[in-house]
Amino acid sequence: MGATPRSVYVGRSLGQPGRQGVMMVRRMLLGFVFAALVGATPAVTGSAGAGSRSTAAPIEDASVDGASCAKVFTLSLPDTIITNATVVRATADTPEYCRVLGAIEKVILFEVALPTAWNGKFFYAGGGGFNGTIPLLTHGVARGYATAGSDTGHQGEATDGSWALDNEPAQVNYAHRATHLVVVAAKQIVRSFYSQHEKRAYWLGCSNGGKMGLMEIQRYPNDFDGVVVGNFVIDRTGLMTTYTWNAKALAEAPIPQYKIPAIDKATLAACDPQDGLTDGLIDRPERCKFDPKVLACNGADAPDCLTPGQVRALEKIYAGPTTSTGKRLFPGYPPGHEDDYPGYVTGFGSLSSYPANSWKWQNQFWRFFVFGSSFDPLTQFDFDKTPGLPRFKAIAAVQDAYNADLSAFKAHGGKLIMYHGWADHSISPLRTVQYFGDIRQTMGAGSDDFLRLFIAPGLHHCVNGPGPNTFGGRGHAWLKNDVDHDIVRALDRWVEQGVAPQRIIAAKFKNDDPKQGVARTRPLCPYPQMAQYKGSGSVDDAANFVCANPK
Ligand SMILES: [Ca+2]
Repeated sequence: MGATPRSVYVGRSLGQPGRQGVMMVRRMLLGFVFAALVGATPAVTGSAGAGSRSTAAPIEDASVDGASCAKVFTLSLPDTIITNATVVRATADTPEYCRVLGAIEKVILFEVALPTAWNGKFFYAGGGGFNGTIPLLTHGVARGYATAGSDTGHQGEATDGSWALDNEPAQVNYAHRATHLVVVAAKQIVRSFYSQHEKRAYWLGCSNGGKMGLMEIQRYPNDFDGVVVGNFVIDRTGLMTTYTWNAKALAEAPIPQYKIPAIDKATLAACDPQDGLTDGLIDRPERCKFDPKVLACNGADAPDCLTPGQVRALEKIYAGPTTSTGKRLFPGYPPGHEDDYPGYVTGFGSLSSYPANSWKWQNQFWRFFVFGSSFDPLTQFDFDKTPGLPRFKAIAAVQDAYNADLSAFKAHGGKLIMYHGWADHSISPLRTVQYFGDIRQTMGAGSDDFLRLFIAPGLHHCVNGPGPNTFGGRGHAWLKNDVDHDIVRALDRWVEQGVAPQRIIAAKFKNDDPKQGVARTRPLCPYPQMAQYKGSGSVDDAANFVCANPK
């Protein structure tokens, strides 16, 4: 699931999203009426500016550009109010744009960023986790796109699912409906502002933001011409089942943070050479047969070995959830680069103090979306029976995005680029490989006309990791702002010129800091191809690799 957005939530009453939303809109309307009376642009403050960021520098729109920005207030859209329109000055990273805030049906807050120097195209930024704030849009603006995003109808931290309790409309909005409504409204705002129809519409989202993109092309296939989804949730219920599986395994035998380096070292030793190149990275980790028993303590417990219980827990994490008869419910995590395990799987602290993100997600989901607040997943989730319950299936029908028939999106002319990290220990890349196969099987030979998958070795969840982890995906810096290095520009070219990406050159910055320079580059290849070393030159230089099918 996604990292917490950098937006700051300033609202209150997490348990009463509906009431909070109504109060907030009342404040918006009061501000609008007052502003209309005094002839000024309404300025929205406090929680009404959900997704408000300290980094933006809005100015009152007294300039010519400001007046142009304020023209969006003349728009009349169904069930929609526009609450703010201000010019944001250019910064070193972002050109000048008109920032429009609004709400649909009172509770679906959205933002549209309209760059003064527009490339003629629309762009949508998916959000992370359970959403609840409007994500940053500046990466779309920096590329020249008119960019939109939304909190999808509730306000709160991205790890908070309490708003979903007994609130089916909010759950449906979060799943897919709110995004579609915002796309429709935002396109109207774009057309009004520029007096011109957008030429194309593109999507970029990672984690939950990737799932939002899949929901769009599965349910509203005409909304977008091209979609990039990364490290994405496919079936929410399956992912949460995995999280509960891991939580139960670790509740029986916690693996403390200080033992993670020993696991990381052991998998690297076993798996790094197996991909054909000893380079500190594990490519195709599903092929590595790593046995956690090699870490078993030969006597007393120690930081560099695992107790029998911890060995069993790690075996379960790699294997993924199964029924009592061994039927696989969902893929586990392939071995390798476990340095992110404390955050995503095993928890923080020298013993078993703070739980990992995955524990929080599954606890919130089962309690507030599915079975009620008294449900205790660690004791009540039954891997034989729970996935078959009607309530489970009803939630899956709304929250999962597993449909492999994308023929309507393809018929629309849509292109889909998926990316993932082999070292993602939040969402298993093995499920993405399965889904990729399902689409190709469902769509037949024509799937190559609209679908590509890139999987980066050593990329953790959306960002970070020891591998080439920066290529224009969500949350990435750019090595170069061109079609060879930016996966969004590669998509744009594919849609407009019909040139499918043959590879994307990814970079790893020293200490993941672009200011410190490049540590390594590597081509990401369209799956099932992988980057293969030519045999000479630096293994840290993409020029010394070719994309080819693995031997
Ligand atoms: Ca290797």
